[in-house]
Formats: sequence, structure tokens, C-alpha cells
Amino acid sequence: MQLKQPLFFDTYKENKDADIQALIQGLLCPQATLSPKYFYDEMGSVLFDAITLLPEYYPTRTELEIFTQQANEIHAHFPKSATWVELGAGSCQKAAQLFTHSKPSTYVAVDISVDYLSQHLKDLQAKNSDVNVVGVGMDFSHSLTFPDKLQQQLTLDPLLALYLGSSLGNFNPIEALYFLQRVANLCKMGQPGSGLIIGIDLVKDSSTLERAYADDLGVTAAFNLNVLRRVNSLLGSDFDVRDWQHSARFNVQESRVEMHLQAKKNLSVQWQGQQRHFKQDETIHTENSYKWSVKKFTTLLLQAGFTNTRHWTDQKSHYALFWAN
Ligand code: AVJ
Repeated sequence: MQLKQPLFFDTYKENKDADIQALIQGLLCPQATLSPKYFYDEMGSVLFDAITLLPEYYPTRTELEIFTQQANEIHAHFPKSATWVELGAGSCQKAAQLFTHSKPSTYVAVDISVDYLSQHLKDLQAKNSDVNVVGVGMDFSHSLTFPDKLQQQLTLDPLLALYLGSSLGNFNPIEALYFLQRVANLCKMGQPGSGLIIGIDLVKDSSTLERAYADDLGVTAAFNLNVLRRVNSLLGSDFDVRDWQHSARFNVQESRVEMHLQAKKNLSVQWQGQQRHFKQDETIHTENSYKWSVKKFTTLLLQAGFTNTRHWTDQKSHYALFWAN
């Protein structure tokens, strides 16, 4: 018997030149920045999966706990015979766990790291021959337009958009609003019953938050430092990982955990005939992870064009799953 193979679309590579220019711009800013999307090369994706197993990193585990403990109520909102579009699918583990309760007719996994996605999708397809599995390599942070053929197909079924793991936290509130507007429009394209399920990390005490981003084993530190190797391979730069240290702080004002890489000494980095000096303790800002309150996030969903919202949290109210349509 011929095994069913997942279908793949890769739209990400098309924008590579513009991305490299943006990356260089970020490095040359007074406060140097790097987009968190560069974390996820093969090593970075594996390190992130390791982070989700750390005792200090509660979001992934808490999201699963909410899904498990309130499964019936949550799954009752999912449209039947639907197309699921999972944004930031990664290892596709989160969706695979949901399949034990509800199954889509088509599962579209979208991620920037298409190589990582493809291995896991083949597995998922092999285990779920009753589901049409589709992989899309795409940077959905600025636009949510799918390849034509796929875009058309999305109008035929009810559509369930999934954005799990609190990845929305990487967007600032304005970007989050625009992103959710695009998701709301995507849901409107689908047949009746379409909606969004999204995991959001909630504001809590600073020490719980900072420990989640500066674990005792140093896995998050490795995840953060690995981005320098990624940049070296993209730009041909000469960052020395040993000259940098990991830092994670909760910025209460902005309601976000900030990750930085801090120079241990005065140094300079060169690439393609350009260079940047860093003074000792100067940083590269590598990630923001915004934390929301239930109230503020509900308002944001409504502003984005959704009409109904529901949410579920864990006992400690550390994390929330929202349904919106
Ligand atoms: C994948 C963006 C949800 O912000 O918690 C984990 C990434 N960074 N530890 C997060 C991350 C450091 C993660 N997201």
C-alpha cells in the first residue's frame, strides 16, 4: 500500500534578501536587536522543545493541563469536519495531542522552519491516515496570505485557527492587534462555525516569570546564545558565543519578559565589510514575551474583529486559552 504523503508549500525563502537587510539594520541600531524568528534553526527548535520540559517553564505544561482538564467544554467549540490551520506548529505535538479528542479533515501546519516541520508532519501523516496533512513554510508575522490553491481550499470547510504556546507574546500590542485582525479575516473566509483557539501567558509575579526565562540548567541561555551562531551562518559574521551572556528580566511597565545577550567585554563584530562595536554590558535585545491580563486580551480580540470570546484558565491563573469567533 502506498503511504499518504503530506503536501508541502514553502513560501518563506522568497523574502530572504529583505530579511537579511532587516537583520543587519537591527544589529546596527543603538539598541541592537535580533528578531526572535532567528532562534529556530534546527538546534534552536530542539532547544526550544527542551525548554518546554523544564520545571521552571510552565506555559507549555499549563496549556496542556487546561486542554486536558477542560477538554469536553473546549472541544465543544471546535467545528466538526473542519480544516485546522495551526500557526507556529513547530513539532506539531500540540495538535497531535488534540487529535485524541477531535480530528480535522485537513490539518494545515504553518511554520517558519519548514525543514523541522516536514519531519514531524511525515510522522503525523503516518499516524493519521484519515487526515489530509499539509505543511506551509511561511513567515506569518507580516501577512497571512496562503498559496492560491490552498487559500481557495480554506473557504470550503469551517476553519479552526490555532495559535498555541503563547507565541503571540512575541508581538507588541499593536502588532498583536494587526495579527489578530488578519486571523479574524482568515476565520471569516471559512464556512460557519469557524473560529480561533489561542494560548496566552498571563501577568504574574516577576520571579515566576524570570525563572521561566532563566532556568537553572541554562537551557534558555543556550537557546538565546544559539542565535549568534545562526547569525554567523546567515551573515558570515564572527560573533564569539563565549563573549556573551544570557539575561532575562520582566519589564513591568511594558508587561513583557525581555531577553538580551550581554557583552562580557568591549568587543567588535564584523561581517561583509561592516562592523559593530559593543561596550562591555551593552546588549542585543533578542526577544520580548508579552504577558496579558484576561481583561486586556479579551478587549484585544474584540478590537480585532471577533464577536464572541470565551476563556479557560488553570487553578493558579498562570495561563489562559481563549476561544474567539
Ligand atoms: C515560543 C515565544 C512562546 O516567549 O515563552 C521560551 C519562546 N523564549 N523561552 C516564549 C521562549 C525563551 C516562547 N514562545
